[in-house]
Amino acid sequence: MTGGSTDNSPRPNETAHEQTNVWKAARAELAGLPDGNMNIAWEAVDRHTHSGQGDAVALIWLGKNGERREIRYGELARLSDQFANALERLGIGKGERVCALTGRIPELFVTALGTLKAGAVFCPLFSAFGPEPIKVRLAKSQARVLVTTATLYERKVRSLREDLPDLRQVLLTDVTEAGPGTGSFHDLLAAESDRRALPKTRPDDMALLHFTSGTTGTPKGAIHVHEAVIAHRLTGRLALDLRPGDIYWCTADPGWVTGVSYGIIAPLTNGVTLVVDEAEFDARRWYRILAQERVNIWYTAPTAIRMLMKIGSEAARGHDLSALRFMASVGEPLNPEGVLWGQTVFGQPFHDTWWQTETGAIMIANHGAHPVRPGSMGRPLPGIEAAIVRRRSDGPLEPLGPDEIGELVLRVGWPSLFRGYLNDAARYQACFADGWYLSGDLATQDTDGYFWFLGRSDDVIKTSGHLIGPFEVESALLEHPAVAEVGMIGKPDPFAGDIIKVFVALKSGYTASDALRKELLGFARTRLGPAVAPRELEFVADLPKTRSGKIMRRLLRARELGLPLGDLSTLEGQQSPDND
Ligand code: 6R9
Repeated sequence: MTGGSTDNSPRPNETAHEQTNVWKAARAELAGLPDGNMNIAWEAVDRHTHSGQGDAVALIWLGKNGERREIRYGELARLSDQFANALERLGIGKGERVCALTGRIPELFVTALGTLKAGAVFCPLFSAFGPEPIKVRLAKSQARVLVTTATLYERKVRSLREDLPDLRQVLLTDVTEAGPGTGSFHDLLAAESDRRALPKTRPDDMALLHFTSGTTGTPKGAIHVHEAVIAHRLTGRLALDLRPGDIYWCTADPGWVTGVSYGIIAPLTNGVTLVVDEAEFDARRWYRILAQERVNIWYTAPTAIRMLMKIGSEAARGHDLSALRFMASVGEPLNPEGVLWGQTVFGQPFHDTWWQTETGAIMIANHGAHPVRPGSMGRPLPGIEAAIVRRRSDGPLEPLGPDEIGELVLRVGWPSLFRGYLNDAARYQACFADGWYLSGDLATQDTDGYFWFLGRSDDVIKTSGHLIGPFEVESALLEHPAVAEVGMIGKPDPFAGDIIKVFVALKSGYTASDALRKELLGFARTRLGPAVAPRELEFVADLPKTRSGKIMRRLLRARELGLPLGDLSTLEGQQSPDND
């Protein structure tokens, strides 16, 4: 690894012409379908079976109880055809949503690919969500079918059924005898043919729906279309160095965008073998998997890297990690220590990559072509133009110079850019200005074209790599009779990046106590699930608000961290007389 700043490579900002050529060439590399049709699942699976690679292993599934199962491309093609046929028999039409709420099990992959083949839209839900986030997402997606397990159904979905009139079918992956209102996933598949006509989806048909959060309002369903596969495939090769036959492990859960774009689509379209581990993080297990499965490419997250660093490099000893060729990270800032620790323990750095649910694919990365700069997100991939700008209320975006802090923006025009928030045109429009997509991230660019992440410009936070918005957390707590007001912040944590902390003002008649704190935390956890639940709760007399009544979460955070309080001029009670 070198950190030098004098390479002769071109500046990252390419011309629009070069950008177009990159995507044209990448599009031409797809297998494609007659009449200009395009389908993600076809490119991921059937293109390989049709070129005689059906016996190659698509997926190595490692069960939490020690099971190991290999699924070949040919089997995945047949199973996903069966699921697509089943959807058709259930009357699921083009563009209708099929949600999955499962752990990392083979049925999840069959569901995703079969849904795409049927022309329906795959929408993953994270299995560590509680009933509230699940309900909101099932309702907003207008899900027709849900694939889940018997336990998750009982715990999190059954009581919501009445509120979900669009949900026609719930398919359980682990039962033979389904109960009322549910069907058996495997029985349904067994009754279907494992052959199907070619998919008839168009490049701009909706394919994936990924929920993501902003500061305000309910989660937004980001729409991706079939031609996103052009970007998944190319960026998998350029940013992760995926090559046919590689053994590749993406540790992200397919309940989030990384687990779909880079846990299913990018690797399969590149003809690699996926490792899928059902179990939760466990350092020793992870080293064992890397060694025993002879993983070549590993895509993980800073939270996991920090946990591995905590256990210490001793744990890696005795494992043959010589098969590892490339390691990358995503989702949160990867600090230089993490990059360098990779070098010490694995003999190579972690390559940071940056992207978002909305961008669909990796945009900026420390990719093979340039030296890694520890602490930097890297440089834009070919076909991507990125810049740092200042937004102005009146007039065009103002481009900023090297090392100036501003918002990271991307020139519109790559195939995996989201095409809308479902039923939310205004929020979609607000993401664009002057032909640029506005990321909401604050960053700088150095004179060599490397980008450096500084933070978010809004109030969403990353906890263990998961993006959480304050609205869902605060709304859940507001349902408790004792709660008058709530403000959520991310509180820095050495492992999770941020943990969720809430400040609560009580209604009159209620008194703060340890018992009430525990009750409220439990109340939130039951509704939101462990992934979204606050870990800390502090009672306050009232919450700082702007003149328009918005809770000033940034001020809460600054107070919590002992940071300068900044400009308080818009704080309630501090306004200047001419503003009222
Ligand atoms: C893929 C994914 C997007 C937000 C993004 C940014 C943060 C992602 C990062 C990073 C620092 C990186 N983020 N990659 N921050 N360094 N390499 O994570 O999508 O869940 O939508 O989150 O995550 O703040 O705006 P998503």
